[in-house]
Amino acid sequence: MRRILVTGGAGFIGSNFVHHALGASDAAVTVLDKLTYAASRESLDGGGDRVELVVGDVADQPLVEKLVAEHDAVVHFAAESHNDNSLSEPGPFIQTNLVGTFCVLEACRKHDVRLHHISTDEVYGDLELDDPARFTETTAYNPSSPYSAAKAGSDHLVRAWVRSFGVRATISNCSNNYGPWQHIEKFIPRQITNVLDGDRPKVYGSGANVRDWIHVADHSSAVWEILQRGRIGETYLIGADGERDNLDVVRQILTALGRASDDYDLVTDRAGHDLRYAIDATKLQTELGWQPAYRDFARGLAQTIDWYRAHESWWRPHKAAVEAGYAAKGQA
Ligand code: NAD
Ligand code: TDX
Repeated sequence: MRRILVTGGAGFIGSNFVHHALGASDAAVTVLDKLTYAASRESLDGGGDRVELVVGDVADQPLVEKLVAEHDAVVHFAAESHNDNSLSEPGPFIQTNLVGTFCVLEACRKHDVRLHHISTDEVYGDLELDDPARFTETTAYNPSSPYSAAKAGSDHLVRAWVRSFGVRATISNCSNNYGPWQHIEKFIPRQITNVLDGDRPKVYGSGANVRDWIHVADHSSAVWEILQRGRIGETYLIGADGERDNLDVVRQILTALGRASDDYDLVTDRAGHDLRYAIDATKLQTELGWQPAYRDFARGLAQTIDWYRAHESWWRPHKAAVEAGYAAKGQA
């Protein structure tokens, strides 16, 4: 693969993947990104002349067809990604996550280009706290929010295009990512920046909800393996055995920053809030030999806190508006 097209490559995970691909190969990377509020050009700094940014919409069929025709593979990250936003304004989630994926699929079909589709564990709905089961590749789809329903729909489109048209695609469903360049609307960076500002973390409901945290670098290495060696038509779940409830995460952030571990606020819960996600990544590990590099959540979290401390100029301009948005919903 000499030329890789990365949709959504100026976002949190996409940009991390771009840097991973540059380090793991001598491929040239084109990023197709609409540069929504969630994107940042700076996240692509250091890529040099092997990275080209095309500012455009993944739902722009002629543009996507032109770009796909010029590449050997597409890795499709572009999406509206925040559950809370999907509850207040679902329209963009349908347009980008469903129509955008349709456009990518049609272009890959027409030009017979390899596709890897990035999805989420949220398509499976949620688990009880004491359920011994974890999600696997055969778990039934049961999405809860407009975001996860649109992602589930996009996965179905990919499978249909594989089966009906022979598109050479793989899918991965990953658990919750954390690390550098994550937008401060999301849980971990929101709480880190609250504490750095001397404010209190804001925890939805009782804080008992469990997420299965994985460092973004491990998501990227797994996607790279699947792109190189994954079997066409297959789905791979990506996770790193990182289950933690939200209160545990907030207490770790508070403690790491020298504050009392109970110095947080419980705020209005998210509508339809999924209780627990948990990934069984056995297939990825046994079939492709993938293993995460970050096994120590405390270490990954400490590095992430340091990163947000060092990159205040990146997040500061957006902090007040993000918090005002949460305040309007009783979540600040
Ligand atoms: P993000 O919101 O940080 O980045 C999304 C990127 O897509 C942004 O750069 C944005 O500008 C771009 N984009 C949005 N609409 C677009 C459009 N119409 N055309 C072109 N570009 C557009 O999201 P993220 O957290 O990096 O997530 C990336 C992908 O990974 C998504 O598909 C998401 O569903 C999936 N995923 C995320 C997580 C997580 O924990 N964040 C976990 C599993 C899967
Ligand atoms: O301020 C907050 N307080 C809080 O308690 C925020 C923003 C979130 N939460 C809770 C909700 C969740 O239980 O923290 C947990 C994580 O919330 P998010 O960061 O919004 O992530 P989540 O809804 O779990 O979805 C994430 O993981 C799966 C990504 O945003 C998705 O793109 C991905 O598919």
